[in-house]
Amino acid sequence: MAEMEERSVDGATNEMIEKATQDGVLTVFDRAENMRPCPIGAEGSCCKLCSMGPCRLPAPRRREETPEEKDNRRGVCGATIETIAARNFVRMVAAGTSAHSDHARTVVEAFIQAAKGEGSDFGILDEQKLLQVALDFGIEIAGRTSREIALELGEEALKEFGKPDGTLKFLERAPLRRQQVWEEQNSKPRAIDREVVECLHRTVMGVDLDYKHLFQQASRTALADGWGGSMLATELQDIMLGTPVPTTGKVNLGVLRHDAVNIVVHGHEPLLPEMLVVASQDKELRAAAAANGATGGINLSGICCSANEVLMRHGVPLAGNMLQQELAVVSGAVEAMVVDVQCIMQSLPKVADCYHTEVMTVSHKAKLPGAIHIEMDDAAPLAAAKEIVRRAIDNYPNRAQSKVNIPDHSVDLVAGFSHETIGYLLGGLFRASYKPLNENIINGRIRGVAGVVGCTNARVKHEDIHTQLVRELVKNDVLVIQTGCAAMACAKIGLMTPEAAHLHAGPGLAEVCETVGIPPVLHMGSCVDNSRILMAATAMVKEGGLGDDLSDLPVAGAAPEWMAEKAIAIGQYFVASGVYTVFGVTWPTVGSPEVTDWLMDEISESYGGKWAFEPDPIKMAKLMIDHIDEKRKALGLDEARERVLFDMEMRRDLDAV
Ligand code: NFS
Repeated sequence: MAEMEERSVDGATNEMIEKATQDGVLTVFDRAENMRPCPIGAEGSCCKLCSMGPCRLPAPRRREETPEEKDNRRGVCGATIETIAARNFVRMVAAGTSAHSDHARTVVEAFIQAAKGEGSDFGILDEQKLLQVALDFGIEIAGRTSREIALELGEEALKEFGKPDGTLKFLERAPLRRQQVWEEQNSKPRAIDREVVECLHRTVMGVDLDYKHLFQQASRTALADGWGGSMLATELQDIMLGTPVPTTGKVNLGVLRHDAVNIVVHGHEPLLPEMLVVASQDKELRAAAAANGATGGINLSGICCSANEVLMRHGVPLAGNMLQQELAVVSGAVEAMVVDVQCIMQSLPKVADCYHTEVMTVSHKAKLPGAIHIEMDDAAPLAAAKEIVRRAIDNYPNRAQSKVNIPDHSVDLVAGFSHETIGYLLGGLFRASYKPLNENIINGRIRGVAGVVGCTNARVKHEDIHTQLVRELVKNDVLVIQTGCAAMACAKIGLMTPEAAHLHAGPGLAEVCETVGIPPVLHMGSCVDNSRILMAATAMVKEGGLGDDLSDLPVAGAAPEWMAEKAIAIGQYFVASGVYTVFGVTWPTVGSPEVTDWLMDEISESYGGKWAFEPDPIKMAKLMIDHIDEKRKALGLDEARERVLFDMEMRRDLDAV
């Protein structure tokens, strides 16, 4: 048990790992223990791009490499270690970008159907945002119906993936200075698909052999994710499904219920989850559940970003993050585990074999041997959703009570902080504004803002780095915004309730949070919603007083327990947008000290942002806070922070907020 407890800081996770062991089920935690990572691959020194290899070029351990040795560290084709490390990295960016952007394409196609109104389960829910986004696309809105505008917007959005000329429309949302930087670096993305394809082309054997030039394409591609695919996904989802507003919810495996049919939705695209919300409230289906003995009805909860999406819009509880997907099944209380795309473990059906859970796939893009495939129509997933709920109800009597153990852990949280909502909360409904945020940064109550995002990773103690890092940041008056699996980690320790302000935040941050009534850690949604962070940062620049570029802001980003290629794409678009970005666990280019040094230092000469790597959470917090302080100093705000935080005039000002 002592050893078990070390796998996670979360009690529910530890309890379910122990239960899995007792039930004879292997999980990701066992596999991580049994499978040592390949040290050569981990440092980016393995090239398998042609059949003269794979070439393994490990750096010498425990001593400096001589220049001659370094020059001789080459693949059979002559590629240097710099080229190999860079190519591996660039391909991660391409893969990550393709995931977010292919998600976006599905959303855009569903959006077009919704605009046409034919055979779609969706409509236009946020008309105000429709008009805003249409204006950003240069679409005429005067004298036209919402559907007409939406249809043109959908068609224009679809062109962003493959248009033959021009650059992405949303780039123009960025501060002007940032747009100039991209222009100077020749890194403005053209069509999204084109950038991914060019990444793949430039990294095949014998094409782009200059690592700095390769990283120019990595930046361009990553920007096509952040300011392209991810932003399109977020914005069109908001228009179609509603822009999130603050909502309460619960997190952790304790949200599963003994008396209800438990359906867990896992994956990323919000289309099916939305319709599962509808289907689980269907009168007939509820009656069927009751008739099958489920007195508590139908209980929908989620894992990963699917969960974040329906939490943000409907308050659907979060069962857990990526590393908890198998553990939800291990509870023995899940009738249906429904998955679409991304972050899905192939072991789920094998784990489910030990219980009554049915694993169901729904996307035409993703099948899973051992799972039942119920293919959904992306534009009209209600029929599939109803079939899924019906099957889950039928499965309820198969639940073996002797195998059920729902951990008694769930914690309240507030989510739903879209960047618009932050403006409303701070500035008021009719004068939404980032001015109060900027003013509180300028007067020093808030030291700066940190985005802490990304995965959980079985190579480190589950959620330990996230929670230590974020605690340290808020204690030092840094407002934290979160997405993805990171958000769930911190919600579980109570950081996403308004009360967390006086319990965990430094005096300045606590004062602001208590005045406005917000937690010191804000849940901004799923991983594609990292684009909300770009928009929030842009709103801060445009509000004034904090410089004229994203790279001037006292902000920093981190993915402390990252594991997915998607995280690398996200990190690269933040760096290329001017943000200092720290990753933990492992760094994928350590095999080439030259490339690593360049990414962590010199790249900032081009973009104003750079990478850092630090596995220790307290040191990571220090790096981020030091960076924030440096930016404050450059803005002339270091003295403001030294000023008395609680003088009466400032208090009155704050009360007036
Ligand atoms: Ni993001 Fe969302 Fe989680 Fe990592 Fe996977 S769920 S897209 S990739 S593991 S944060």
